[in-house]
Amino acid sequence: MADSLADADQQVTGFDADTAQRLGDMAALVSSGVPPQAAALRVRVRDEGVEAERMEATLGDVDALARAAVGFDVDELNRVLEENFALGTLDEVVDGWLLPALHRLGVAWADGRVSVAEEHFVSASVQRRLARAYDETPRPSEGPQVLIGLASGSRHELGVLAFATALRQRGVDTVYLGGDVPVAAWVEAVQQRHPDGVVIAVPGREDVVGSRELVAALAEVAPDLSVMVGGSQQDLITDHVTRLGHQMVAAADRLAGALLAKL
Ligand code: B12
Repeated sequence: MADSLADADQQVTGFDADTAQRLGDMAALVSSGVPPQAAALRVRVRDEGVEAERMEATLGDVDALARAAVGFDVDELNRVLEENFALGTLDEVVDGWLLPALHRLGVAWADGRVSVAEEHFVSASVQRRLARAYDETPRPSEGPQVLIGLASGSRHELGVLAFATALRQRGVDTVYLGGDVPVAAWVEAVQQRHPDGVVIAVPGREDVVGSRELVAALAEVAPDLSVMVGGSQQDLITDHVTRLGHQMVAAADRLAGALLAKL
């Protein structure tokens, strides 16, 4: 019965039930004042968010970041970060709580519970907390060196910053370049430092084109350089790279093990 209703619906509107639902949700957002492009993005991201909800948290309260975002609750956010970062080693906290909690924050933004400014407020604070952990990790004075950062236009830094910290904790000398690094600047950095590897992340679809350009440019100037990718959209970068997978701790273990074994 449900199928035949859906079929009938499709005959009338020309869309299947899912598409009709999405268009309806978009229309509702637009009529509540959200610009059409932003409405389309929100609906797409919300649907991807359903997948993200399945991401498993093994520590802490995975909705705590999204809750602290609402109303810019500075004290609550500080408390949530201090409390959760104290639940285990940095590895355990990043994999078991922080990354799933960031996904939940994204879902809360996509479905309108958290505003753009509230999301920025939380992610800026998370970045400061991760940067503190990175700076507090002693830098090895010798051994393999890895350059870590993002391609031009990419600003989702939290994954690569956490990974840079994890690698440094394993005795790899990491040089962290940050987000939105132009191709020419990457090329210059590689030619100057001659690193043992480069790690970038591709957290969103928007990052794919810039990341591909960067990878191609590096392959041209340094064909023997090992370029590695993480982040949820890493599978879309296929040429001249090694994909590190989605488990950050396991990836850091593998890469550090391989680099240090060459010593
Ligand atoms: C924080 C955040 C921001 C912050 C970033 C601040 C900062 N300093 O990093 C700000 C506010 C700047 C921002 C901006 C935008 N954002 Co934003 N953002 C997020 C959020 C909430 C967390 C991002 C994050 O750190 N992810 C890190 C982890 C959690 O991500 P992951 O890529 O899934 O990676 C997994 C693994 O691959 C692994 N991993 C991650 N990194 C690495 C690295 C390595 C080396 C390895 C081995 C593994 C690994 O860990 C994860 C868990 O398994 C996400 C929500 C989400 N679902 O991730 C949205 C999200 C990424 N943003 C999104 C969007 C659309 C945007 C904007 C375009 C919004 C806009 N209209 O302006 C801009 C784009 C900015 C740009 N030019 O890059 C979408 C992307 C949609 C898509 N599929 O492309 C998301 C998914 C929104 C959502 N669903 O909630 N964002």
